Amino acid sequence: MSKMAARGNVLDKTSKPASAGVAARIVIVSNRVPAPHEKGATAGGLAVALADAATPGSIWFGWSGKRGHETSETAEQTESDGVTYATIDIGERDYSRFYNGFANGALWPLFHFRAGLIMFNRTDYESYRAVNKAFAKALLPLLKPDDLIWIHDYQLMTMATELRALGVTNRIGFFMHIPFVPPALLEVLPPAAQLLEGLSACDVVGFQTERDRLAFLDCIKEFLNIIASRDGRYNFANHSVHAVLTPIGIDADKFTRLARRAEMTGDAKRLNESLEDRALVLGVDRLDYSKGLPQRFDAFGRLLYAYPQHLRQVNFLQIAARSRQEVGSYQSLRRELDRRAGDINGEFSDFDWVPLRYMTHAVKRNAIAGFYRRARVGLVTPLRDGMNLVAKEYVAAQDSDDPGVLVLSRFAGAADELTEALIVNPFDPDEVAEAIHQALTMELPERQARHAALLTKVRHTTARRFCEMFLDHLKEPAPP
Ligand code: GDG
Repeated sequence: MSKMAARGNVLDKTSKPASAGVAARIVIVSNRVPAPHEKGATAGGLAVALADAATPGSIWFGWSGKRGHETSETAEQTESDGVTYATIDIGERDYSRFYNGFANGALWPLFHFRAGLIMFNRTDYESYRAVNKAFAKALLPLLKPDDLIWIHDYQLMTMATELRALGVTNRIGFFMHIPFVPPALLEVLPPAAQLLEGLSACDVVGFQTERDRLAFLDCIKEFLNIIASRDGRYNFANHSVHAVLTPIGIDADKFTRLARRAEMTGDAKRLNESLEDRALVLGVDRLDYSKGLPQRFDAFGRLLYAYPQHLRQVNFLQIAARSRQEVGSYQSLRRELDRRAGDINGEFSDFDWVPLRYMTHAVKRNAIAGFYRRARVGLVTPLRDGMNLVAKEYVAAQDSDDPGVLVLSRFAGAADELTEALIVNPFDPDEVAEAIHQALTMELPERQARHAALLTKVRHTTARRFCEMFLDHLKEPAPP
């Protein structure tokens, strides 16, 4: 690590770091770069939020989504709306080891507090390091001295180490979209210290919640023996690191408009007709074990059992877009959901009414917006979640005159802000069932009051504000 400081900037040894007021170019780095035509079409929170950060003049660098023979170290570039999209292909073996193996088979379960699901092996970790290095090498020739480099998420935790080793002295930021864990959990992972060093090679490290930020600083103390100042600053390898809180959000006004328009479209009308005048309880998630779907299905079953007045009066629609299907734990989750959905429908269906509708293919974004608006209850009950943008989208999509009610897990980052939702512990299906019942029977004035308070918050912490907050920290000149 000390090598990096000694080598200086191979790009321009005379350059100074970008400072506030200078219009530096933003270089966004994320594992997956959506092709320009894909923007907003795919399921996944990161792509949705960063679509707003990719302003004209910026570069968005990362994986093309294509698999080649080997991982390439030269980027292909295309331009759209003033944004340069620079992408590399990942080799078939790295896809299996770096992406499915270490990133999604070890880091994802670890950072979602699921130590029992971690599948660690050294070959996968070596591939993770190699891909992070290939990202750094491919990015290097594209960099200008004043560029602000903004790396995203758990797939790229050691990329800054590699950039520094290549002599890059630009300001580098890292934002963690998923939760951070306390030291007692992080120590399960053999290369824990190297990952923390990777983040500490950055100038700014951002988190979704204060709990995550403090967990990170606890880990820095435990593993690197460094005590940060009260505002989260510490020194590492001759430079200053700042751990900051910058919660992510959505473009709420745009989403409200989308939902209003979507109400009139074919998909929303079809859903509406199929529901007749029944209430809709809606879940929208990637099919992922962090989202608490089996527990949510159980909770819906308990609702029908404990409050039979809702039989035939309600439908639960769960959209669970398939993701990471090559990873074993995702395949077993799918089988588990198939089974539970069958159990519930077998138990409670009538010849002309089926309570639970569950689909595993993605739905168009505007259709989702229309579905949110039709839903009396938005069910967002992850077991752990960095933020959860679905909760914010649901709030933004409501008709303020007759809004639905958000039922939200206390373990979603969004629960820190959205306190007027019905906050539940997703591990307790009875508590979730009670909350769904409360939501279905809530009087209009209470629904309106809760929604107004939530909407004010969702309109305040937008995607744009998230980007501005983070980039303001990143533009801060390094202390002397
Ligand atoms: C990670 C963190 C953090 C879902 N199904 C479909 C679809 N979606 C869209 C939703 C929403 C996005 O995907 C999901 O975002 P989340 O934030 O809920 O969850 P993750 O994908 O796990 O995102 C998370 C986020 O990063 C940002 O920092 O909040 O905690 O885990 O926008 O609407 N979109 C379409 N079809 C679907 O079927 N088009």
